[in-house]
Amino acid sequence: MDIASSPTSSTSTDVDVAVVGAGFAGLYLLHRLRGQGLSVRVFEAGSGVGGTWFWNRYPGARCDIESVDYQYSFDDDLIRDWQWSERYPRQEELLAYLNHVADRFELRRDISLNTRVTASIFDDVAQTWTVTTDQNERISARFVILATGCLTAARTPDFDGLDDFAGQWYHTARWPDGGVDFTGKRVGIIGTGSSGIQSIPVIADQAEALTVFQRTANYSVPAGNHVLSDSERKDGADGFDARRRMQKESFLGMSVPMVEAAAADMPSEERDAILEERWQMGGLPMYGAFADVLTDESSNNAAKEFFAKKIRAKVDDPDVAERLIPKGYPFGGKRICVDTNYFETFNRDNVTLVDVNESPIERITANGIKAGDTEYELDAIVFATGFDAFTGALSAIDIRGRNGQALTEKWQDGPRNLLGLAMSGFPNMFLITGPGSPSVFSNMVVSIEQHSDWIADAIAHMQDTDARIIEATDTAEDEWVAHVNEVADSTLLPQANSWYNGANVPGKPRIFMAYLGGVGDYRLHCDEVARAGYKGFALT
Ligand code: FAD
Ligand code: N01
Repeated sequence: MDIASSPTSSTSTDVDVAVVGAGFAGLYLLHRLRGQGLSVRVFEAGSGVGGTWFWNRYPGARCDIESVDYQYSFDDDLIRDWQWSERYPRQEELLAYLNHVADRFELRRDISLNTRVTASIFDDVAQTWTVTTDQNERISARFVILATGCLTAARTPDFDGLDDFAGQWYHTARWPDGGVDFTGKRVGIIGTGSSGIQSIPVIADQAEALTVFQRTANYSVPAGNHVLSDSERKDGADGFDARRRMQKESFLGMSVPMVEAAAADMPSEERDAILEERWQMGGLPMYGAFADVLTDESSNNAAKEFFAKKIRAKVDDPDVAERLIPKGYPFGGKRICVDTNYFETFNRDNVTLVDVNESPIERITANGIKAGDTEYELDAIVFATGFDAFTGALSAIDIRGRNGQALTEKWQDGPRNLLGLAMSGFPNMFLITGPGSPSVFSNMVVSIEQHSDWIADAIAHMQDTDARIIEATDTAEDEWVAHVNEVADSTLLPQANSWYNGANVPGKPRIFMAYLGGVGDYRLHCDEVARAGYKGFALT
């Protein structure tokens, strides 16, 4: 039933639900909410659907959760029909998958592309939201769901002289459609997070010379990527339900179990054997090496030493190896990376590593980058410098709740909400994988489906009970924020300077934004809230 004009609604609206963003989250929300009879309109700033996988087209871009696990679970036929080609899908394949989903479930008719939402204002009298776009459109909606993504607001640091640069420059998250040919070019890349670590080996393969400007070395595990055989694909589809069940109950939304023993109680040979086993598995299972790897310093140090040994073994020049070894922050404090030939790339003759702690980037010049005493002459610069994570896309929208309160004002000391899902003072507005939920500290497709289902169920409950407004209470919000902080502080993670805690954006409040209680426990918590009649939310 379309509730925008239903008898229970005192004011009619243009749509029941306005969704901002057409990535994994926006697409699923549209399908799911339509399925319960709601009218939905999705607004997407990009010229196509796909979100992350639409924007991040840099060389080497791919997912680091296995393809079988990084897909929707809501339709059995989709799981059977879509054939993943590699263990870790490339950006192109993920974008093709999301376009296929948009076509298969006839989603496009309710999606407005090239349309950026600029404001969302709550009307206290009508109790509806007015959503305004950069296409001069204004619609009213009962509910607004912000599926704007945690890693959407790309950041190019404010280097002096960028406008003077005579060559071309690119940000990994705004890569041109059709790619860039670096053949014969001298390329500089700033940033060695996941985007840098994925693109450096591929750019090095093509460019005449590549200079890597590193500020902080990162923990990176080889992916162990490969083309999937027919039998692997079949096993993936046959075993999908069991894997997804396990992901839903797990810490990280993955189907590789954590080692339950604490490294603090283990002899060093046993620790090393486990770390080696995880290294051989490839990728993110390294997070689960020990029960206490993110909480106990000696256990964390064991992982750090293991990485140092691996890097020394891979990199020929001992000085370069030392610079590539992460130091000064705990393993896991920054999102660990997953690579193909990253460290080995520094053995190539055409690759140079510049440690910007020793030689700070002074400015960008017409010819390249001046760092320390040296001007590095470049034809192109790649910024792999990341995002204003979690809050960047939200603070770019003028969001105002009850009494005209701006979300940016409510969040001036850091994000506050209940369960990462909703804010007091902002009725009928929801976040997907917002701060205060496991979000980026999980397989995000699992988290996106969980949030979308929880919200859809909450709206269905309102339909059943003739409730018009759902709103987090102040008390419940305060308790949740305190809990999120307490859990984060019981780990080593807040010690690092990371986008997890806003440290990468000058002036941003330093709060660890992801909820570290784990996907499984978090889900139980959300389910319990719903079962208890949406405890902590006021329904009127
Ligand atoms: P997004 O995919 O970010 O989509 C949000 C959309 O909202 C964007 O298209 C954006 O244009 C739109 N939008 C934002 N603001 C507005 C506005 N005001 N008006 C209109 N539209 C707006 N996660 C994993 O779990 N595993 C991985 O391996 C992994 N790899 C990643 C690799 C990269 C390069 C990046 C950047 C992220 C990766 N992530 C990964 C995280 C990834 O963002 C999520 O997995 C997932 O794709 C997020 O989907 P989403 O729909 O929530 O957000
Ligand atoms: O961004 P980042 P990203 N001078 O913030 C450096 C997901 N993702 O795009 O660490 C010099 O991690 C900065 O240095 P420092 C994943 O969740 C996943 O790479 O701040 N350097 C850092 O090295 C990931 O975590 C995949 O000292 C500067 C880099 O730029 C998230 O997206 C692939 C600088 C930024 O790293 C973000 O990753 C890609 C300056 N002024 C992304 N400013 C997968 O593989 C910044 N840096 C799944």
